[in-house]
Amino acid sequence: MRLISQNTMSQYSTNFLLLPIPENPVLDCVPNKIIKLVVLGGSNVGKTALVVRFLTKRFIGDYEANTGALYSRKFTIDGEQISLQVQDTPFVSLEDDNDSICCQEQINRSIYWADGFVFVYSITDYDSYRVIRPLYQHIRKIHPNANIPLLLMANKGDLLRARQVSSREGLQLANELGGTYCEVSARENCEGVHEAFQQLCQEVGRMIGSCNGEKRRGLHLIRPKSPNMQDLKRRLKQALSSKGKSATTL
Ligand SMILES: Nc1nc2c(ncn2[C@@H]2O[C@H](COP(=O)(O)OP(=O)(O)O)[C@@H](O)[C@H]2O)c(=O)[nH]1
Ligand SMILES: [Mg+2]
Repeated sequence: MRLISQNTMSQYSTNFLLLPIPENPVLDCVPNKIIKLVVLGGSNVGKTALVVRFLTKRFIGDYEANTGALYSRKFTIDGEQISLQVQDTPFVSLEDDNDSICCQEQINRSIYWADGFVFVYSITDYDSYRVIRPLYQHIRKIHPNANIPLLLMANKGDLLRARQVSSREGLQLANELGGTYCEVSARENCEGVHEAFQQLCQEVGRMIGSCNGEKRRGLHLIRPKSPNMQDLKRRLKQALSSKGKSATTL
């Protein structure tokens, strides 16, 4: 057995429990299919809003900044029930050279762990778009040979008057990276968000289809008993009941 060491006890690490990695991967299979997605991008682009929209169908407005929460829930794709894990992340930003990105170690661990990648930028923030290419290069360094199912989400599609990034630029970038492009609004477009995530899940599901379980790359993490989903539901209830009275934070 190999053990992966855990250096810091951050909020992230409380959500991620590390398990020994068995040396024989065949014995490492578990019966149900697990799909692991990580959501990445610059600050304030709507990563958390999109994850919450996808998982709960709700948009609250204000979200706790820079969380690295892991959400886990059952999900059905192509008639098959799977266990879906979605890792929200704090932001990544450009280094001074503008060609590489600066991100916390916990994000690297999420990148290493994930099967599918959701890149988010805001159409109202050109700098958030500029982060995406170096982010992809960064992921390529971590997964040099892997197939990388990728969804590029151009968020805040409702703020057309503040647009700084055109749809053409978004589509072009997605093509260049070999990913799927969609322009969405976490605020106003629940269906579009859901559809985009679902398509990525299908793609990842097909990719891992031949493997009957968790014998893939990455850290082996205990699937949380949806603590974050329960927490999310509780906070959603609170937020909805206090909406209008004061600013809410999810
Ligand atoms: N108008 C608009 N605002 C959004 C949208 N998505 C997120 N926001 C807002 O943008 C801010 C940042 O969202 P958040 O999810 O915290 O961004 P994160 O830092 O990338 O996780 C919040 O005030 C959200 O209410 C959207 O689609 N449209
Ligand atoms: Mg966030």
